[in-house]
Amino acid sequence: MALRRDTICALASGPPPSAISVLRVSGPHVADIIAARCSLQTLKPRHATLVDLLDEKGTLIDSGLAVFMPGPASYTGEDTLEISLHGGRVITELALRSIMSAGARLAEPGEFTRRAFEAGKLDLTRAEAVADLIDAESEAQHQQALKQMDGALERLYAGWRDDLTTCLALLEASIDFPDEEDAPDRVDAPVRETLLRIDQALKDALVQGNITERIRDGFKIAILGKPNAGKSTLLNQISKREAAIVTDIPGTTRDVVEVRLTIGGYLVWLSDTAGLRETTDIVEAEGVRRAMKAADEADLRLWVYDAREDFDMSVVQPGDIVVANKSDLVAPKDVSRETLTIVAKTGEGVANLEADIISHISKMTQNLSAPMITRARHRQGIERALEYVSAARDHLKLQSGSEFVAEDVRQASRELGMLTGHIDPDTVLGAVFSSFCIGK
Ligand SMILES: Nc1nc2c(ncn2[C@@H]2O[C@H](COP(=O)(O)OP(=O)(O)O)[C@@H](O)[C@H]2O)c(=O)[nH]1
Ligand SMILES: [Mg+2]
Repeated sequence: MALRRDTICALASGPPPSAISVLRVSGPHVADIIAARCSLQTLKPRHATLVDLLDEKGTLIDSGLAVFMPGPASYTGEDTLEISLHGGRVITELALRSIMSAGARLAEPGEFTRRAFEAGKLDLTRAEAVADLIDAESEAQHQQALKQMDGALERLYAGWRDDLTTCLALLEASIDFPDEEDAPDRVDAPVRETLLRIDQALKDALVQGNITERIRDGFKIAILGKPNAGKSTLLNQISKREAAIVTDIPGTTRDVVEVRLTIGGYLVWLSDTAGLRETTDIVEAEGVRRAMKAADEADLRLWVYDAREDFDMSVVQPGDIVVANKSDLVAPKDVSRETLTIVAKTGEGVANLEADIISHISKMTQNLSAPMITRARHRQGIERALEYVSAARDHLKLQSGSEFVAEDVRQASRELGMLTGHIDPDTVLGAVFSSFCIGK
């Protein structure tokens, strides 16, 4: 791993003006920067000390609380300084300039965490959890990121890799001592068993990962139904804004309108679609095609119909929600008792519908056994590992030779190693850390 000799600095708190700005500095020159720019020559490690921060001419910029954390017992593993100043635009700007002129450069996005990773403070899955914790918009995302931060995912992957390494050791022994008569029994049986177990575990992780990726990226909910049923009105009502155009002209909504919001602690993408009907209008027909696609991709489908009309239940799949809208236009005695009834226009009954949506999502998430995969990067890595594990099992079945089995096992282990960063082509690291914010 490349040795980094430069010192980085960044504003770690939100953009000024704010009550306080936290500046962070990490690297070998931190002690020199303190001596050059603070009113005290040295700071007692891990103690909050009130200091004056000066510019290069010795002029006061601001006073603030400074904490010096010598490496390796710091977040990055390097000497680190965190200083809290008043969160003014000018103060922040002058302070950064002063620190940079004393021997630091501005950090790139995620560079502090990347250094922590390179110092072995956390693996890639925990580093990703740091980003997820910061980006979390819903409580479910927050909970999931906390588990991952605690190393749940790292331990899962490490366990699989350990098992693969055990297989590899057995296989290699049989390659080195091919003449031992009982080698096939001694080697093949335990390898076959272990590979079968890993194969199942990877598959389970992929199935559950669909849900955890949804928790992280948002559940997709599609509003479907005939033109004029009130789908756009319902979208606006739930999202509490005029996201979709509402008129009494059937066929108004042509494209899929998506809004992002949180319902009951879950992040969801609610999409309003063109009404489903036969049409000769090319634009509307394309809208209907997109509506069908949204329906296909949705985790949850909301069918809306006009309570004055009949609803064709044949389109409904298990797990879908059906709502009768415009119940204000129906005599109370004719209002269905079985289906959920709402008045999208006024919001009546919409709270019940939201409760129903939450309970549907909760059902999807309730059987999750932590830890879970949360990112496409992990799903793809596990899919590739699974392919190698299957190939290894095929070789074993066909008795193609331990060399072939071993090579696939090695590749599977490599794929898992890239997920934790134990095997880390630079491209993987670059892709992971570039999505971070500056100062983290
Ligand atoms: N009376 C009544 N009218 C509604 C209700 N919801 C929607 N509408 C009206 O029905 C028409 C079609 O609504 P819209 O949301 O555009 O339907 P969409 O084609 O399914 O998106 C509009 O004139 C709405 O104002 C409702 O609950 N009650
Ligand atoms: Mg509409």
